Amino acid sequence: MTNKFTVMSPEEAASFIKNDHNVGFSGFTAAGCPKAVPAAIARKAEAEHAKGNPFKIGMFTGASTGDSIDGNLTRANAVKFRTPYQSNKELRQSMNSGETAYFDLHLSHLAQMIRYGFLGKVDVAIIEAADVNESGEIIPTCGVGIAPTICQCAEKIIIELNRKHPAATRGMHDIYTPADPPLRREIPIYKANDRIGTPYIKVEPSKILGIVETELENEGGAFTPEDEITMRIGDNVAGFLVNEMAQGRIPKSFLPVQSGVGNIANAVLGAMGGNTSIPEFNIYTEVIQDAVITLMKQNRVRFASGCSLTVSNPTINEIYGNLDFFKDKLLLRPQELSNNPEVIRRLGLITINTALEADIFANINSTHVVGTKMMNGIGGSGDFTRNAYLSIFTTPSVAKGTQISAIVPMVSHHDHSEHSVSVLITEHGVADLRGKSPAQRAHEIIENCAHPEYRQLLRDYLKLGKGHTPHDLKSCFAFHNAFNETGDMHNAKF
Ligand code: 0RQ
Repeated sequence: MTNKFTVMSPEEAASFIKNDHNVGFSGFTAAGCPKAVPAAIARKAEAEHAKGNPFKIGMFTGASTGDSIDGNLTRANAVKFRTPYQSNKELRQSMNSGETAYFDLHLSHLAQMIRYGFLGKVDVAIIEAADVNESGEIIPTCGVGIAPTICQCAEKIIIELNRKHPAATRGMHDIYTPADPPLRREIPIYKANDRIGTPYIKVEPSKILGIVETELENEGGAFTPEDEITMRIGDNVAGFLVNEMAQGRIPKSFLPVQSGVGNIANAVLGAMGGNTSIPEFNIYTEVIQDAVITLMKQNRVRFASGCSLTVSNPTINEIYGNLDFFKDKLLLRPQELSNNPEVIRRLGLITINTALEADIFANINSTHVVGTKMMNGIGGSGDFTRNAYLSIFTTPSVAKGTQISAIVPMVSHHDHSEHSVSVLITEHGVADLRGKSPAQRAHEIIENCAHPEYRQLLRDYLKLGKGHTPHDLKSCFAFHNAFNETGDMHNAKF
């Protein structure tokens, strides 16, 4: 129902966005992001720049977005600042060249930081919706992100009503905003499928400037098919978890699983689903990927709670075409619930995230290539890792052929400390780090996880070290220095 609200063109909507505004966008990954209005804002920025006028906006998003937001606005040189996680190539280049100011945050923190006033005001929220009614009830599409908070904090709201997303998805969302301290209470989620909020975001209707009607496809990319490396990593994770059950360290009924973003995460879930020694399980995660939907159809995943349905277009169409089957098996929540430390610790999540590099003591770099260049951001990996029942990191043992070892003496940027990481898994094997000293951890990681071509170099490094954590500060970055100087970590010299 839209008749109370002004229907406007993307250009008319973009005319409300002024230079220096802070704009909040709905969605999480490309799922749930508006598309038509951000493209129009980018065109407006280009037109203003052509007239010699300044035009840049601050951008709050749930996480990464589609090309319509990050790509268009970066190409139009219209970004004053950007937070949090991103994965757009052009934006990444702009951030790494110093052109765009970017600050990275744990995803569970963002909404409350906006409400606390730490990050400046939100002038306008732009929300992709499957439906909106005259009482101001907005049904988000397939990614929630920070939409409830930006709707609450923004002075004005623009709705992008996307007819590709059926209004019948009402009921698939669980919208709840915790009270801010000192009034906050426990978040009453005791099982992955507990519903605690409303099926809609409720706003004051007078805040809605208008509605832009669209029928635009999701901007999701398809996954690369599993390769031998990702399949071996997946099998190692599944085998490790089966053994944990056999040892009585994971309950027979299993525990909810969080699995990170990307191809490795998809392959890990596929391997877990294919291993029938693991019972049917629940997902409590951030991003629900294609593999989850496949496993649901095979009765291997019972229920999935997440912040976004980041699936390929054929998969989203399949879900929308079969809502009777999927609707009571999926719940989309704001990221401050999907990634909430209290809930993660209470539910006892098995968390599986991907590292860019790990050091021999299991400190993890998830974000910076060779210490300086931002890849994507920390995303939810810290929210989940720090609070897990069992925190697992996976990574291929090498990158760029074998010129980069993902296992290094000391991480070149530090996102997750050794204290939060229980298990490291590569295609070569499993390092179980629980209850082990730094020297014992180094032994496990070098012998079980490092690529065979790098094991002797890592053993040689370890012999130089002294103290409880046997580092040699003069040569701890020898791998990275060798890569910067020769393009190959094999040339590391101590
Ligand atoms: O480069 O793109 O040029 O080919 O990094 O590496 O192996 O394809 O892995 O796509 O799974 O991404 C950590 C970035 C891994 C991701 C990261 C190069 C490699 C390749 C990508 P190319 P892969 P993935 C939240 C979960 C942080 C956020 C998070 C991420 C590219 O998982 O952003 O965990 N994580 N969120 O060649 C230099 C190294 C490298 C390297 C790989 N050591 N040095 N380059 N690459 N290792 C929780 C949820 O619930 C979702």
